[in-house]
Amino acid sequence: METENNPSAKPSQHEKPEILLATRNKHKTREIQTMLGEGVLVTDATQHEHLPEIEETGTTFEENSKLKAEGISLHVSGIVLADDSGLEVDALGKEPGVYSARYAGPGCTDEENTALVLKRMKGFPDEVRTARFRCVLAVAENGVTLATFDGTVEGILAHEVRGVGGFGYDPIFMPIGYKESFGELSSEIKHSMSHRSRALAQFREWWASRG
Ligand code: ITT
Repeated sequence: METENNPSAKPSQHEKPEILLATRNKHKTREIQTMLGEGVLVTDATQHEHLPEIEETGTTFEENSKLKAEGISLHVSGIVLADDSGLEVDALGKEPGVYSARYAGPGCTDEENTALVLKRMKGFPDEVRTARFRCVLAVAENGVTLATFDGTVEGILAHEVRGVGGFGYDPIFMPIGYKESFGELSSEIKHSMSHRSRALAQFREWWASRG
């Protein structure tokens, strides 16, 4: 098995600690880098060419997150962090759920996924447009999961695409307490309450406790 010098190792005195994310989604990498701050270097699978594509065969965010973290951690030394996330719409039986990235079919765009959710929810009044973003982070080393962290943000679906900020379903999701979507709100506001930031806060505590 090919391994590589550690992405998520303890740094030498003057180096930043590094976290390797088991993702090829640059939006996730950017958000996690912003939330962890400049003191940590966040890299992802796009920067480590030998890393395999991990098939997401699980039926829950937790299963898929563990699959990605464990699968990638077999090819590097040190810990690996994976993020499995998505949108659950109550009126659609919690779809798109784990299929959020591929809801409109393999290789589809964020715009196609968003359009399909809006089409399926057409005519539904606000009272039944409840939805949430969920994120499960898994941290693994040598093929074994060490911990998982779960974050959720509740909201309702907009009736049309609103704003151009964020990524994925952000332009159609309005978090509780706001009339604007994550596509209209600043990234600071999104990060103050998002599913990913809530899961990441737990990971940070865990990471700090390891010393
Ligand atoms: P990796 O598996 O390589 O990490 P992916 O994009 O395929 O990338 P997921 O299987 O976890 O990752 O699918 C996540 C999808 O859920 C993502 O593509 C978006 O469509 C949606 N999503 C997750 N977090 C989101 C957020 O903060 N804002 C908007 N949409 C989000």
